[in-house]
Amino acid sequence: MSLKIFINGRLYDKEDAKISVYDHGLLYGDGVFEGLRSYGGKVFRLDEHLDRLYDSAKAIWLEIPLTKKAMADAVKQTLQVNGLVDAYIRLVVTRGAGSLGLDPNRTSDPQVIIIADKIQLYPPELYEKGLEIITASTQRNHPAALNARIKSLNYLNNILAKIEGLQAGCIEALMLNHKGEVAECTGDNIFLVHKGVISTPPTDAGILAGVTRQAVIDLAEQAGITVRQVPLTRHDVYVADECFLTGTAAEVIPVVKVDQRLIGSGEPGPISRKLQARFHELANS
Ligand code: PXG
Repeated sequence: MSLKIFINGRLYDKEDAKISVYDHGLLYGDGVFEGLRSYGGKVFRLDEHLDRLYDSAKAIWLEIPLTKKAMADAVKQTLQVNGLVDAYIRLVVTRGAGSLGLDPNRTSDPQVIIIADKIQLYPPELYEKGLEIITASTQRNHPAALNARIKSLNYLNNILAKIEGLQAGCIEALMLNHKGEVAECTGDNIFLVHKGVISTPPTDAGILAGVTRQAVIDLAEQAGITVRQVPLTRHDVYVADECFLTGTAAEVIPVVKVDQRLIGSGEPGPISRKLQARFHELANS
């Protein structure tokens, strides 16, 4: 049976799920998206993802033609008709079809797309051994140009950094912000552990305010570990005892090498492991 895709209130077979080549989402990356995940049929932090989607849309003057409640129901419906329990969910809202010009006033209906599919995970052994990453020369978007808190369809900035990572044999790459501070990875937030204290860049460092990031901050604080949201440099990364990344797809994944330098002992550390386990429990609860 073909996967069913939700577009504007209707379900289409995957092969027939199409939108216009005049859509400004395609022509200009003019739209917003979310990547969510369901565990055992339950969507993890659905409200938080919807809040971010609607905030992203508001920031780009895009009115989503569905209430948040209707969107939540549509997400659940799409999961159900596809019989998916552990799934990846991609929510996309584009500006809609328009003329071949930038003017968003010439576009008609925004397109609301929901895809629910199997999730592509990092190889399982990396969760045990940890990742190696490099710093990309491509900096994160300047917040005054395109704020990274907007999860827009324009992801070229991150894709260019991802290519640099892949060319160096790494599946993730660290991006710095316009000030040269540590920002985040191409699709994951970054955390460091130093002398038992966790630090991560603040949301105004030009990063996406990750849903997993917040969940992990809460878990760490509940476990009595101090979490500081402070500007970080590459030096802080190099001298950290532990490093890990968080994201919807990655969950919590340890990093053991950055720019050829071993982090700590070169093995995933105890705090990373603990939060990995706690996150698993939370997501599957
Ligand atoms: N930073 C960036 C730039 C991201 O795109 C995260 C951090 C982590 O945020 P969450 O809310 O997921 O904890 C992301 C998330 C995909 C995909 O298929 C991308 C993300 C998440 C899931 C899937 O490209 N990015």
